[in-house]
Amino acid sequence: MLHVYGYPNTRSQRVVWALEEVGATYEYHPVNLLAGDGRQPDYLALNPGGKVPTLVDGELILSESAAICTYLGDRFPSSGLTPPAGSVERALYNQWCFFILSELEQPLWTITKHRFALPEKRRVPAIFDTAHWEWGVAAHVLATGLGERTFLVGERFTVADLLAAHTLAWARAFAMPFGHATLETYANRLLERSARAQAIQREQGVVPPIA
Ligand SMILES: N[C@@H](CCC(=O)N[C@@H](CS)C(=O)NCC(=O)O)C(=O)O
Repeated sequence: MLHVYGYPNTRSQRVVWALEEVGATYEYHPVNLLAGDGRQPDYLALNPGGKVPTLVDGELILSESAAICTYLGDRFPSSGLTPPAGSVERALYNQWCFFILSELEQPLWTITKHRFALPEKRRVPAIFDTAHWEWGVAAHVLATGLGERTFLVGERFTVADLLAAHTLAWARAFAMPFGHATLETYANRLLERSARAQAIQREQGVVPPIA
């Protein structure tokens, strides 16, 4: 049995979405971040950063949303969520996943941290202007790489698309412009997938979401 630790409206949605895509049987454990569950010793033993998501699969304890989703794709190969190791597609898949985590997501995370996630005295509102600019640059790179294609890698939906779509939804929640109609179409199509709707329901059914 797979165990996922998460909280609604956070990056754990990526993992629950991937679990729904692969059709895995799993148990969802809410970590109520607002109530301080992430700082409890039991949870810190699983995730020393006190963050969600965490996946437990037997002896394996895994953190980092992209690493977990990639693990799930590899563990359920018939899902096609990850291209085979050593293939050209896998190289491109890695490129996009690393880009999404290190470039596309970072301006959003900067804004999140300096709006509310950091302790008040650590927040630097002057960073917002630069973060908005960086978002525009990264969104342009994503749009250029995607072109007129349906998916980032090859002809099928992979975890790279899942991560990109989750990040684009995050940007929408912050009213960050995509700057490219193709990205709007891409996001709309991916965010309508039934596995994502199931993931949201699964998470929101357990604890109230972060506003
Ligand atoms: N790079 C990590 C980031 C995880 C992360 O920052 N999660 C946030 C929620 S989206 C969290 O748990 N924050 C609680 C905290 O920092 O105390 C990933 O992608 O899994």
